[in-house]
Amino acid sequence: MYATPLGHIDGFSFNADVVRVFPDMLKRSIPGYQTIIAQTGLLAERYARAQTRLYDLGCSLGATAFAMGPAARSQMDCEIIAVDNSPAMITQCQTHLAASPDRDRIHLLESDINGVAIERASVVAMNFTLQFIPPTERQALMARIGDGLLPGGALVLPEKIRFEDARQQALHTDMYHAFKQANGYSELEISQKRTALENVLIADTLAMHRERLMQAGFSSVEVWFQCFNFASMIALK
Ligand code: GEK
Repeated sequence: MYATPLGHIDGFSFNADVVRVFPDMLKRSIPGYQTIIAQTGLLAERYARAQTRLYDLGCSLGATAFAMGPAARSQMDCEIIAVDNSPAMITQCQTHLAASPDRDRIHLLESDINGVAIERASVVAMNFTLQFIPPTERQALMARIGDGLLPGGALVLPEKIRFEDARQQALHTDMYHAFKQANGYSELEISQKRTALENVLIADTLAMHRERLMQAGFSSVEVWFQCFNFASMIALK
């Protein structure tokens, strides 16, 4: 999408062009993406409970919801609610869902996350999506997730992060670009995508995430996987 010079670079949006390249893009753009999705499934197996819900907030094509399928299957009356506000993502996800053994357990909603009630949750996974929510809305959303999780529940929260220390920020940004180049993206593609994401993907520091989650009623927050400027957190109610 960004391989040839663009006169004007539009802000990044989750449209049909993005959907077409999405699985390939995430694999080549998020260090450890496949590992993170698979481990989210294992974490869900540990925390899923009977007669509860597992949420995938910002589900895109459903990778996380599908990874949580075995967790839902292992419990009586356990359902997965997968939410995304991009019509192009939901349409493509619907096609994958129709072929999934978990099609009766996964309920796909085309909606803004802010418009979805979070109730009776044992697991909430929000993989690489909080970074797209306006910063002023993040505290209230985390509080709503905290309230919707049952005691003993868990929030899985992988995010792109930034660093307070300028040298660390420069180091991890450079290493991230090296990772993308090693995966076949050109300098032009990297720089044009970076421009498209400016003011669309707004990363927080780990300290900001921790403070927000503790304020939202979680009792413990740890990082369970990190590679360069991508950190996967788990917050326990
Ligand atoms: C994965 N979790 O494969 N409400 C609902 N959806 C939203 C909102 C919102 N307010 N804002 C953004 N989205 C997935 C990857 S991608 C991450 C998640 C990335 C959706 C948006 O439409 C997109 O599908 C998803 O959040 C973010 O693990 O592309 O870097």
